[in-house]
Amino acid sequence: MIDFKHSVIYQIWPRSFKDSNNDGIGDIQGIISKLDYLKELGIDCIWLSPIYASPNDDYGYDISDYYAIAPEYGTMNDFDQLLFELKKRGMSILMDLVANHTSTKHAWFIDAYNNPDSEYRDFYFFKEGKNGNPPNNWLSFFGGSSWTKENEHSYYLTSFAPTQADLNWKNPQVRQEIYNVMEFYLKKGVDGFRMDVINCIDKKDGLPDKNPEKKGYQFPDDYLLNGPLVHTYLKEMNEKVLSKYDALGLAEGCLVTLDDAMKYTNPDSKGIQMTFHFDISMLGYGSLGKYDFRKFYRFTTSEFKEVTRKWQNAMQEKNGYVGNFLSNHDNKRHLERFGNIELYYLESAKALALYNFTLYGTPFIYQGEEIGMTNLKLDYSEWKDYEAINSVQAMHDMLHVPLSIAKKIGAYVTRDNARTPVQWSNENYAGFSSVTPWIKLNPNYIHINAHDSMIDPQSIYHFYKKLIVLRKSHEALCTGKFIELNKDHKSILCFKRINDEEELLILINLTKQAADITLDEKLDGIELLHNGLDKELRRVMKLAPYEAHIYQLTKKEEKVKVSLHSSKYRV
Ligand code: TEU
Ligand code: CA
Repeated sequence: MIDFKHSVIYQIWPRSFKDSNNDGIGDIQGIISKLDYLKELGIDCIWLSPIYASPNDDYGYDISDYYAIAPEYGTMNDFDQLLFELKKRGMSILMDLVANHTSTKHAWFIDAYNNPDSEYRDFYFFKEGKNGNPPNNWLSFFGGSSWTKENEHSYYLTSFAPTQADLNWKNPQVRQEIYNVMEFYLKKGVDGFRMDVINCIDKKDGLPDKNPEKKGYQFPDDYLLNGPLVHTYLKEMNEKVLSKYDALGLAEGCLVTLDDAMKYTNPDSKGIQMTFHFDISMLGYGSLGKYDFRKFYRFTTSEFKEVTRKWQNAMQEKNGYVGNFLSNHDNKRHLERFGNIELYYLESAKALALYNFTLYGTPFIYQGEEIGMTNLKLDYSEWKDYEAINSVQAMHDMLHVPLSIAKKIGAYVTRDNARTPVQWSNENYAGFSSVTPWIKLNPNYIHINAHDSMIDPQSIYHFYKKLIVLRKSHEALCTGKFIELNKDHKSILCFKRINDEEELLILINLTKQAADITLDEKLDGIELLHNGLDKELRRVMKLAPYEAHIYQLTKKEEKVKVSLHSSKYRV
């Protein structure tokens, strides 16, 4: 199994990574051409978002053939070559496993749809409607009903887009088919899977209405998410597939609860090794996600600290494990959300990177994050993201939000923000392609691009590189215990990472205001990395906006021995 606790994983969203044949769409050969760049950055492992055959209603998360590579990305030979080139560089790869649903263009669904006696009927959830309405009141993640009409009376369950039909995991044949897909790629030499919305695979028996006393569509919550059988299935998947290949299982769970995430990943559960959680990316969103604007996208630094604390402590107390990320292909880029692009672009980008690389848990980088790429507001006519388009309509239809306002919200949160082409250079089309890319390019590529970042020693890119080196040379950053100091400080996050050999102290001002701090403990140490000026560690410190430091503490032998032996949790 890959050494995931010591790895840095880089997410590639292939359509926008690098175009090699100049059709304006990123592809596998494009990825191969950038492996040296990733290696140089310090990446051990890539997570590749879906490259399988797909009608692209949800850009690859709607798979029509698990065994074929989408022609716009290349061929199976290209994929084999990618594996070869990765291994040659000592790098590994996690594939995206989209197994909660298939595209309605998948052969199983087509057969089920066309043939009432098809054995594939039971691969999906086909159900009679109720009095001219869908079979239940579940709200889809992308807005509107979770059901799509098959004919006048009958529907099928589509928890995301209407062309993503949910698979029925209670059918053992479905599970076997998915395990076969996994084996196919594991035999080729992939190292594991990032499992898309895997906590949705156990739907409540009978698919009953959620909160039937309420009007309108209801978010199905525990009727769809984190059902008890998810654990059973993950264990079975481990027994039948993952363990045989010593492969890594990484769950992506919509709104995964802390308890479930810890159970999924606790080694005793014999399921998977790592999960993502959504709590940092959900900050400022209402409980239903990014189109739930009840919080107006505002959150406090205390909330940010609270979420951090909750997950960090849980991992130690419950022996679970998460991957930490700030950006991905499902959320707008994080600098605008958690940092400050206008006034403290470099400082906040570096402070947030420092945060992500000093926590317990494997750090993930989303393509372009390492060069400080930013969001781009697209005109409505340029939107590509189905979630955005449908959610705007749903806000209008269901909540009576005027379309003009709904579109503003959509432009603000759409996933397109994070899906613009990676900016490689200041040449034509940012060196991504030599023709107009499939989605609008951010014009700021003239000054934000990988080529220039690699030349400038003060760049965000070089800071990421330093963080990766630092993480690899300090075991405490990978596996040390997390102990927070100054919990109630309103702007500064302060914590130690400790193991038997060393103690590190991390200080990050998460705000755009300068802040003073009097440390809970008197500590001595030397600076390992900072994002501004070198500063001596003192009990009372003043940090500039987004100022961040990592210190190596001078150990007080006696004190350390006592605290380690009395420690309840050993990570
Ligand atoms: O996303 C899971 C998920 O929870 C989505 O609801 C996502 O957060 C969305 O943008 C909600 O606001 C995964 C994939 O990462 C995403 O790209 C897919 O669209 C989705 O599953 C369906 O496969
Ligand atoms: Ca291409």
